[in-house]
Amino acid sequence: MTTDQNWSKDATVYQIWPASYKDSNGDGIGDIPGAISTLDYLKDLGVDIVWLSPMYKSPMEDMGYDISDYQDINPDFGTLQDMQDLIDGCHKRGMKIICDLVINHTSDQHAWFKESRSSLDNPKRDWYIWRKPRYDSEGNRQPPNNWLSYFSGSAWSYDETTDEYYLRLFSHGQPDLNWENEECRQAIYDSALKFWFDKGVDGFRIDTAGLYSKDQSFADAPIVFKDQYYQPSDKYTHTGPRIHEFHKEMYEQIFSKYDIMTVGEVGHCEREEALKYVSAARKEMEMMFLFDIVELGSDDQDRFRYLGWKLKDFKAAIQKQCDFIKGTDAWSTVFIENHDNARCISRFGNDKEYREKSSKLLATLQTTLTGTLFIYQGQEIGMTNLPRSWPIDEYKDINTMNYYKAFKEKCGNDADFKEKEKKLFDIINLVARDHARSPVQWNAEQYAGFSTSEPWMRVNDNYKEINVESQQKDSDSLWSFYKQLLQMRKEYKELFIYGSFEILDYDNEKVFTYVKELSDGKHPKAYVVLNMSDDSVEFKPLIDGDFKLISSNVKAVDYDEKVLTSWESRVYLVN
Ligand code: TEU
Ligand code: CA
Repeated sequence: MTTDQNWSKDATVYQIWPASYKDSNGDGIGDIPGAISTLDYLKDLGVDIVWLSPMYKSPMEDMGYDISDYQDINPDFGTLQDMQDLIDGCHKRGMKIICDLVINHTSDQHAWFKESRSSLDNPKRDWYIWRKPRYDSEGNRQPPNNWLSYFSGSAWSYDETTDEYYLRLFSHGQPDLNWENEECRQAIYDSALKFWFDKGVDGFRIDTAGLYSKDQSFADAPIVFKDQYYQPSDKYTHTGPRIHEFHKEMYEQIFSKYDIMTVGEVGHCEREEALKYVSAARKEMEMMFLFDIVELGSDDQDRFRYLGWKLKDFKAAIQKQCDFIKGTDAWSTVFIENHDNARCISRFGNDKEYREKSSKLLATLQTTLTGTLFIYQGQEIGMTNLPRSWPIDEYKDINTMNYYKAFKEKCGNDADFKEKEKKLFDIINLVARDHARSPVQWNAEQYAGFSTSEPWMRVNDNYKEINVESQQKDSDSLWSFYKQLLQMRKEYKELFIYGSFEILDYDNEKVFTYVKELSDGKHPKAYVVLNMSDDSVEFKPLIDGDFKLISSNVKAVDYDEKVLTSWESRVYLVN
């Protein structure tokens, strides 16, 4: 990975989450041949790089983020040959492909863990994190400390065979690997990295990239949530003492040998610390995701502790994302949707009477921001959150299911349980990961053209109104608008991909106006104005200059220069 390469910086990356993308063999589950059948579609949209979420062998407890064999493919998704065909299919079309690197933990079905758990003196015992139980004052066995799992409850699971607990920050079936063990790290590099680079993969999205180094004290975490025993472990598990050493080692031993890209899912940390991961001079990873926008309104340790947000908070999150690399040798990303977050149109737009217009506005926002752009499957057609009317058993994600189960265990006998349940369900219907996981809506046929049989997860009810086929042939559709915007982003990449960002109306509660510019003074400025409200407002430019409109989500016939109609977006060049 050379720091001055531009193929990854200029790129538009499209994330495929295989289980819900496209089913080729009628078993109701998306698969790799299904993805291969859409490569021309992606090329036509303007995609440069495909990011394929985990396709490896897995019991699918966390939908593939629990890997049981890094060097084999989940038979539900296809074969190693299918994967080679996908890699070659991308390359044949001048596209690249990156995969998901999930090496903080494996599945409990991984051969390494089966060995490690088999006995206290197994050679691989230390490849995972085992600790003795604690006992409370009544002599009851307890986990080694109070760390909270990201999927509710204790972050430790008890193993009868050896009377010890193993650490698993995520699900019961996702034991954390022990990165302190050198032999374990080498095995990870050999099996999860080299094997795929040698097959032609062009890089990785690095899952939970901030969690590999744990503070070896395993001390109890400070109390953050007073209403529960288990507490977020990030003080002792996020950006731990050796995290940069481990990333440097991985870069030097592996990444530096290939012309590849890496993007880290590092998670929340202070800017100064975050820059250490992505400073070019430090040679760890090339770029990272920042979560301020997608987690807006939620507690960053618990998405379902939701407090809401105002437009100023949204602006601040975007300012933070755009300023992240200002004055540094680092690089960053732009994203507003992925497989872990709800649909942007339901979160930040108006998915009712202004669905199409507000989704075009959000597309305008996305394609004019600084950094490598990531688009998630279905975002390009404005797929929405699941209907509020659906019952909880339509939600299949372990994060949601565990949270709801823990809530019922805790509040099930409360007099006001029904009221509390409705409140939680309103939040689940706003921020659950499931909203990104319903099958992609390809056409208005049964199962939205995703499959010829009932999919593993219910198709959203609105697939007849929202689908690829109807939009691809409509020059005024969101899909066509994205295609135009992606071309515009490339045409003026110095401004949109690389330019600086400045908000002009931070306190305005309806309109979001910003400029993008280059310090060289030789280029025009880009002036972006977004009316993020249901009301029409007067349009008055906030800077002087000669304005030339280059994009609008309003048809010429309805366009009035002086009035910004509800959810209207405009992009001007200003000389
Ligand atoms: O996510 C890590 C992560 O911290 C967030 O997903 C968040 O904690 C989680 O959504 C609970 O709110 C990565 C993957 O993106 C996610 O899909 C996996 O579940 C997780 O790691 C474990 O591999
Ligand atoms: Ca299938």
